[in-house]
Amino acid sequence: MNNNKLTSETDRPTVLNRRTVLGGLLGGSFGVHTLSKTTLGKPTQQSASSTRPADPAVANDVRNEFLHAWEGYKEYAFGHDRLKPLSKSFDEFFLEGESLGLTIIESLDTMYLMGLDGELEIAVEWIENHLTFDYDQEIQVFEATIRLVGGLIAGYLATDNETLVNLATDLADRLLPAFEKSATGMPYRFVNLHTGEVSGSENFLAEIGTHIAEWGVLSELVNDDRYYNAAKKALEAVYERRSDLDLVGATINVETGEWVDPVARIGPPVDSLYEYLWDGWVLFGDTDLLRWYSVLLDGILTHQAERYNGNLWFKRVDMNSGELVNREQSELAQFFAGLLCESGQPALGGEYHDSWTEVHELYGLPPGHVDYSDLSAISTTYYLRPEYLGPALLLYDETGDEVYRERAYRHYKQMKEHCRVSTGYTVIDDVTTRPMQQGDLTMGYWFSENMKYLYLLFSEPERLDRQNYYLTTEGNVLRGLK
Ligand code: DMJ
Repeated sequence: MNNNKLTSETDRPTVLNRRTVLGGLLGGSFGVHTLSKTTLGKPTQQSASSTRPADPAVANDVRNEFLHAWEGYKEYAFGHDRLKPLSKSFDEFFLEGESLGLTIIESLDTMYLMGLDGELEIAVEWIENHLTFDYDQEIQVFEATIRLVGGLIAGYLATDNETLVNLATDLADRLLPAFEKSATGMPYRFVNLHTGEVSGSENFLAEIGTHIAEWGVLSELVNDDRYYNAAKKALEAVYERRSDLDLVGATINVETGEWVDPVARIGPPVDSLYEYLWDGWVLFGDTDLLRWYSVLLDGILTHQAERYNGNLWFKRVDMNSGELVNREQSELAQFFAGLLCESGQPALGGEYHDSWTEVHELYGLPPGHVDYSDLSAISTTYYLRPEYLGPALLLYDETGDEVYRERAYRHYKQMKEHCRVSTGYTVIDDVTTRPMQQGDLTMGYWFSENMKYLYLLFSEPERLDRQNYYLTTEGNVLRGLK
């Protein structure tokens, strides 16, 4: 824990006036009817991205660093889920003693965008020859969806290799009992890949509500709406259990529908549920999703958003009373800057990115959690997370403001300075020490997210339709590959 006091504690927090904030941006009171896909969805990225200059030197450096870590993975961990670059070994993320080739699957579409065709061939060959999901073990449903189903679909869209979409379908079929055996439609947390037995009746909102992008695109690809319907039903079940303040908590019992943790927060374990309500609307044009997103966002802006010491933050409150619980903010909550930007509020998104930029400037790399009343670190880890870079890409695409590319580049340099080792990139256990204390792991999402966002910020890849693309919460490209 670091207790740096950065800002005057005499500054009183002021609750944002939702109507004032949004009135200026949306030209009127905020509500379902003010949102429209054409004015507020991802298509608004088009103008900025089509005119911006690439920076081939940085793009090439990013590609080389991706390769640097991939080479480490190939040498010390190939075929296993994740590289442990310091001990030159590996671990398995999903199953005990069995690999699902996580890093390989996470890398597929990034390699394609970077034109690393030889490496992509090696990756696909491993999948064709080794990957199976028929294990008599439980798997975490949410992680399997965003990392494996999403990664395989993106890989299929990149390569046209049907084995990849067949494996995605096979896995989704093994995950489906988690939804189908639930009385409420909200999935159990775990399912046995072989028997379909379920467990984990207390589930987190992100794990319940982050499926519709992957499962919806799968439904389109294989012409089977079971996947889309299951994902949507889960989202609806959460929405129906919102409080009178239009807030949701963090954990719910999927059998009884009772709230287990009623504390509303924008970060984990809720975060990507909000993202997928919006994304589901953008991807599939489903107006139910747009309505649910709008109502819940309205609740957040009314009861959680506040300016504290001049910066925009989102406090944790009781979903029923709206009373303050604390001012902790997870590093993962940075994603909300991108979501605000995408859903029609780039100014608010930019402000929230500004708030986090202060944290980056203070520590070099962001600590896992901060208390935003004084920016002290509640946890000191940096797990190679991409939640600052993703919004930088969205905000840059939307506004064309170079500041976001500069911020992303500064973050990249910090990551290189503190996380780069001879065998790849590794996590940080303590960002407050100098040198920063390193851990021993390369996260799969680093290959799928960090390096892709950086590459897209600084390149003009021939293989992506920059006018119309979609990245999942795990950075997998499900629209726009060419
Ligand atoms: C990724 O697995 C996804 O972005 C997920 O939604 C939450 N964040 C991690 C990376 O930090």
